[in-house]
Amino acid sequence: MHCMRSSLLFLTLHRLQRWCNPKLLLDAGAAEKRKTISLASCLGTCWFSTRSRAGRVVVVGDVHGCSDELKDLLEASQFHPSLDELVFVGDLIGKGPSPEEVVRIARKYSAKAVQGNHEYNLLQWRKRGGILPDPEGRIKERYAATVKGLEEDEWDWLESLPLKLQLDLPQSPLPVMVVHAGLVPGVSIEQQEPENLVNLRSFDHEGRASKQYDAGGGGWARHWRGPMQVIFGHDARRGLQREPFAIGLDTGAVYGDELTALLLPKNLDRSLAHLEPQHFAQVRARRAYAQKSDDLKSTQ
Ligand SMILES: [Mn+2]
Repeated sequence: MHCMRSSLLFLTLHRLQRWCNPKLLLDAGAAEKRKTISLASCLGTCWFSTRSRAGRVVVVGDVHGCSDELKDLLEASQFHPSLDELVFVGDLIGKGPSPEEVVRIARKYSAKAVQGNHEYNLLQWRKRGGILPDPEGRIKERYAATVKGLEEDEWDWLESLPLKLQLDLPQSPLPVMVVHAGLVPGVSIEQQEPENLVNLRSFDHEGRASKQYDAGGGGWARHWRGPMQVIFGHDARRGLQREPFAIGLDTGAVYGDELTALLLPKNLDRSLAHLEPQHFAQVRARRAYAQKSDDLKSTQ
């Protein structure tokens, strides 16, 4: 079918070019013929390659201002802005070198995103007046400096981001939600605390939610059994997590490890537990922009 379409397109282009160029009608010399064929083949190939695959939802893990790595990942994913939808799991900014550029790339491609703890904390701090030193001690001077280049409409865009987002995957057997950090089992999605949506990592021995990695009761995703499937970030220490109902995508790009994306066909008809290697894309960070050990001592 595609071959037939490509042939028809080639013939149409070939005739169109001959019709537009009287010289070709008079003198269809070999060189001109080659030019025509190569133009038609090129256009046919571009048309063929974009029409021959279904659109995807490309869900990107924690970028943390690593714009070079984001560009590398989009290239490695063969991201196509008019076919694919781009989604971020939050923490686009904070820690890394180019938060403004990451926000600009996201907006350029009309990306969807949820707020991470970095967006959430910075927006709360701005609402408190953006004063340094921060009276609540959540925002460090060095940290605030990383976002000084954001324009007002970029802050507005960050402010517009939700804390949870359902992906448009109509054939998925279960709904797929994106949150930055995690969800507490047994609590409806509407009743989840914002603090947990942006900070949760683990449970303690008593089953209480914790923002710490090492709280004693393991990562939250291990305990999650639906009803929806969840894609999240925020846990570079655990790295790529593949649990039956949740996938964690923070693979520590800002620490010099990897930036990861999920490539989900829009007609995905299987659960996230049954994704295959072609549904993942990953690039190595060009360098480490922050020290993992320092950051993990804090809760950011
Ligand atoms: Mn985070």
